[in-house]
Amino acid sequence: MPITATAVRLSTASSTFEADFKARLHWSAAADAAIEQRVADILLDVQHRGDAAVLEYTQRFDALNAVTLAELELTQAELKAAFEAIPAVQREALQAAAARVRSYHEAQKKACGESWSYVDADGTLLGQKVTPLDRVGIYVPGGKAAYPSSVLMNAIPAHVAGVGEIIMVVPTPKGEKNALVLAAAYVAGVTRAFTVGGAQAVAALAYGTQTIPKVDKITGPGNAYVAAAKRRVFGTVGIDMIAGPSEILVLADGSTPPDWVAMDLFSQAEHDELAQSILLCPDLAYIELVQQSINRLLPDMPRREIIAKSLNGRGALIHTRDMDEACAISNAIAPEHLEVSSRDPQRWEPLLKHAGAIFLGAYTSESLGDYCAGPNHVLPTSGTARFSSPLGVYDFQKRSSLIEVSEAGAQTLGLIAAELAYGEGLQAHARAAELRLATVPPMRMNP
Ligand code: HSO
Ligand code: ZN
Repeated sequence: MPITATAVRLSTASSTFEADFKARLHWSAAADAAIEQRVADILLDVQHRGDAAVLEYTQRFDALNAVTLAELELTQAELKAAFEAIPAVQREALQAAAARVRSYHEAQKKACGESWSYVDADGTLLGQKVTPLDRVGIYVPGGKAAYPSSVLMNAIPAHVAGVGEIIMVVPTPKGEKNALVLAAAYVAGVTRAFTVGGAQAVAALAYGTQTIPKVDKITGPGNAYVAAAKRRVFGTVGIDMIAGPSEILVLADGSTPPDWVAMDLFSQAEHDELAQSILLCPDLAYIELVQQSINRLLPDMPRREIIAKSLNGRGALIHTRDMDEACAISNAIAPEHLEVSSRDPQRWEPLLKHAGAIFLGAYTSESLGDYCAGPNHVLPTSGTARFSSPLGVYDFQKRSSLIEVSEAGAQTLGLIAAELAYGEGLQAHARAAELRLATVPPMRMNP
C-alpha cells in the first residue's frame, strides 16, 4: 500500500465548514484516571521516601541498576566530554544556535525584564523590582522525543534571567544517553544534571530529596505522566505550561513554492501523529499544487508514517474567500506556529493577533525558529496562545513591588487609607496610617 496523506479539503464557502472545522481542531487534554492515580502515588512516595523512592522507580521504569541516586548524577566533566566527543560540525551548530538564542533573550530581558521605579510629586518612590528565581528544574524527555534544541530553549533564558542553579533531569532508559542532549546541557550552562525521568523526577525537583535539590519552578515538556505530575506539583513549585501536540498553520497567498509549504506542513506533522498542520489559502489551484507536493515528497520522508497519520487525522487544507478571511480563521485557531507565506507578509501581520510565534515571508521556515533563529520554541499550543506567551526570560523571573513613602506622602495616603480601612472595619489598619499623620486624630471606634 503506497503511503498517502490527503489532508482534508475544507472550504469556508461550504455550509458545513464550521462543524467540519471544529471536528478537526478538537484536541482534548483530558486526564486519564489511571495515569492520575499512578502519578499521585509516585508523588507521595517520593515526598516521603526521597532518594530511595526515586531510585526504585528509575530502576523499574528505566532498567538502570544504580545503587545510589548520586550515581545517577551526570558530572560537569561528563557533560563536557559529551560535547567534545560529538563531531565538530555539531559542536559548531550547537554553539551558533545557543549564541543566537542567548542574544534574543538578552534583548528580551532589556525590553521587559528589568526593574523600574518612579518618584511621585510628594517624593514617594514606587517601582517594581525584578529578581531571578534561585533554582529551576528543566525536564528533558528521553527516547524518541529527546530534543537537544529544547535543552537550549529552556536553559538559556533561565541563564539570561540570572537563575542561580539550573537542574536538568533526563530519563536514560537502559542507560542510553543522548550525547547531543548532554552536549547541549554543557553549552547552555546547566548546573547539575541527573538521569532520572517521569513523575519521579518531577517529584524529586518539586519536593527535593537527599540528592536532588528542591527547585522553585519546573519547565520543559514530557509525556502524559510528566504532564500530570507537573499539574499536581503546581503550587508547591511554579511550572511553565502543559504543552499539547505541535501545530503549524500556514497562511499562503500562493506565491511560495508549493514544495516549501508542503515540507513546512510535514515539519510539525513529523513530531507526532496528533500534531496539527493546516494550510489556509484563497487560491484553489495553489492548494492543489501543495497537495501534489505532499504526494510527491511524502514517500521519501523517513517519518512518513507519522506524517501521514497526522495529516490524515488533524491536518486540513482550507480554501478561504480571501486573505482577510484566512487571517480571521487563524486568529480563531490561535496556532502555536503561524507562517505567513506571502509576498507581502507585513500587510497581513497587523491583522494577526493570536499565535505563539509568527513567521513572516517565504524564507522564514518554521524549522529555523525551532533551532536557531533566536526566539524560543517552547510555545503555547491548543489555542492557549489566546492568553499565554512563549517561554521567556520573564518565566524565570518574578517581580516585587517597591514602595517608599515620603513624610509628605504619608499625609495624603494616610487619610485615604484610614478612610477605607474604617470602612472595612479594620481599625488597626486605619491607625497604622493615622499614627503617621502630622496631627493624629482620635481613633474612630464605630464605623
Ligand atoms: N517544534 C517543536 C520544537 C522542536 N522542533 C524541537 C524540533 N525540535 C515544538 O514547538
Ligand atoms: Zn519542531
